[in-house]
Amino acid sequence: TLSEPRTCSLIPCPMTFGQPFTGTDMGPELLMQKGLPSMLSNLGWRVDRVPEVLGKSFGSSSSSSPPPSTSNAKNSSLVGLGALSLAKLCLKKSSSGNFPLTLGGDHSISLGSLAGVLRSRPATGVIWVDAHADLNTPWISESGNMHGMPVGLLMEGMIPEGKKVEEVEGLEWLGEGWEGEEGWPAYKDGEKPPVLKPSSIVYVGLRDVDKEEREAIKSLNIKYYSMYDIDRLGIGAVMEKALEHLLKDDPSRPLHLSYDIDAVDPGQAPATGTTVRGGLTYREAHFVAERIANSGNLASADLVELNPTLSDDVGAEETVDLGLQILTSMMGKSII
Ligand code: NNH
Ligand code: MN
Ligand code: MN
Ligand code: MN
Repeated sequence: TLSEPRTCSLIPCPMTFGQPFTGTDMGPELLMQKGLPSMLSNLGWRVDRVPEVLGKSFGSSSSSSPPPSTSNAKNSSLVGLGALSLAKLCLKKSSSGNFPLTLGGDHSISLGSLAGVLRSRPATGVIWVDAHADLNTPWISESGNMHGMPVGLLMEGMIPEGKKVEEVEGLEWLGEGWEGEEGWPAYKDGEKPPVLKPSSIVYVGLRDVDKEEREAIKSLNIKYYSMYDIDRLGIGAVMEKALEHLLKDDPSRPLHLSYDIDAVDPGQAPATGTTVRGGLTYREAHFVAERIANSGNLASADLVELNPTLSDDVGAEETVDLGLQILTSMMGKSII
């Protein structure tokens, strides 16, 4: 139940270990410095500023390189620990009716934000705006980078026969046998670990999908609107169909928006780790957020993968500004 005025929990989560580049940790601070909290208050939100999820020393203990991983999931213990911390926060904030808004950090953090909101609001539907499907698992990933796995690790039907997600170092908290700890209790009284049904997600903006991901999208019948579909139908029709898919059976269903800035064309968003040409235009990037805000169902969100060190100063500034605009659009800012 969402009372007025609603409270937005702003959660900075400067994770970098899900991908190879440093600099992905600078997103939250830049967005905050540029005034995100006051922009949200001006839109009518009460803003609950949460201290940074990963402290300054996160992952930079004694040795310079993070501990090795036992599976093909690079830095899984650090990624898993970061995701668990975020999952706890999102569970707590969403359970008290707040809107958890997570600022990345790389996209591996969405394993945590999604797990948290799914645990408190299991009916949540997901809109994944990204050039990539992030549907890999440690058993099929070509790169081993965990920012390509947040959807795959939570998706029903993605873990191969005989494997278990909780056997990945750092992801023990996603297993049925998890013993529980402060903020993320054991699963009991019939509760199952958080899971996402293939029918509960829609992709928007896909244009770089790995072979095994493509096969999974087809075999699990996951709804997607690639750049081809956006060209063919237009972004307006695409968003109507995406919302219709998620809301047809339950018009009051809560939605989670996970927005990877690399969904946007590199001309408008150059400062990110894995640019792919042929992305969302400046207006399409806004429209996606505006239309979802307009549904009235949006209950949680992430904005991820800003990396100001990966372009020149102008590109970095433009990308951060675009990130801010996408955030304010999803939180209710309208043109008029
Ligand atoms: N699919 C590739 C992988 O798993 C690329 C993922 N990169 C992203 N995802 N930026 O959004 O490594
Ligand atoms: Mn991406
Ligand atoms: Mn690729
Ligand atoms: Mn992504």
